[in-house]
Amino acid sequence: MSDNPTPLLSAAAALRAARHVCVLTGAGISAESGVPTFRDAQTGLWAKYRPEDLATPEAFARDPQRIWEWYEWRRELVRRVEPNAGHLALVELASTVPRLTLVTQNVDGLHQRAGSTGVIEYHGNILRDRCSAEGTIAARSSLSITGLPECARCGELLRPDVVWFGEAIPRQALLEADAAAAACDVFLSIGTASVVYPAAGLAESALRSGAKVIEVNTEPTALTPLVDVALRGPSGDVLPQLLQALRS
Ligand code: BV8
Repeated sequence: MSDNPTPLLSAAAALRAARHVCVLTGAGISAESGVPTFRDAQTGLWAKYRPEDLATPEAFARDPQRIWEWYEWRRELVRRVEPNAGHLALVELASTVPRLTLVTQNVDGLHQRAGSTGVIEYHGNILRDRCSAEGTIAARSSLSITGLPECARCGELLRPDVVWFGEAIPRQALLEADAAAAACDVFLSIGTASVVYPAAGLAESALRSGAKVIEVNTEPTALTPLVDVALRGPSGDVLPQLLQALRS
């Protein structure tokens, strides 16, 4: 029996010794629920668009009708799917380690539906409406001049409560995630390509503070050369196995 433990056992040992675990998830953790990742080519009528070109304030200003159709399409999809074993494993991990902070780049709300609490929605939530003028969560007016969702308070266009490219991360989320990444002793990066900033900077901040960084992904990513342990495989398989190893 070689004395160097498998990556799974090293990850379990790090989690067993952890006081504070910070988790960052990306589109990959929802892939097994049927939510296409940003990398996956868009399907159907959206195939010819790059998500980065649709998820911008400029695109919304140019053609709010089209952007609303894209978000309604994604909302329908998110409402139809269920959290998967990866989401559920993180709920259990939170009750297994002394402290866990869950930061997600996903706007699908599947962590909350799985039972995770205190989720930091770093890029917002697709199922909420925000007034494009007042910037606050708003109800829809029953009447609509433009035929698009309008704010019941000021009549301006509503938009999904998500962070578009070129827009700032919500202040509370930014501060809480930065603090957790800098304070944690284990950082778990799950299902993210680690290319979109400032989210991708959180693992680097954890590394700078001496935390052990564990990556769960089906592929190598921009972060892989920097991590302590790389667990290769679908998060819906790897995370339950990690919990199993943690318990044994
Ligand atoms: C800002 C919400 C300034 C909307 C999203 C520094 C360097 C370079 C560029 C920048 C930089 N700083 C800022 C930028 C610009 C930009 C950026 O990072 N661009 C990238 C493309 C280079 N960042 C911004 O614009 C940010 N804002 O900087 O504002 C500012 C500051 C102050 C004041 C004013 C302005 C805002 C970024 C947020 C944009 N919004 N989403 C919506 O959803 O509609 S980003 C969106 O894309 C997601 O939220 C997510 O963050 C990202 C997709 O990335 P991933 O989640 O990693 O998913 P991806 O599909 O790429 O990869 C999936 C991964 O999963 C893969 O690795 C795959 O192998 C793996 N996988 C697949 N299946 C599985 C799996 N893993 C495990 N199991 C599986 N089953």
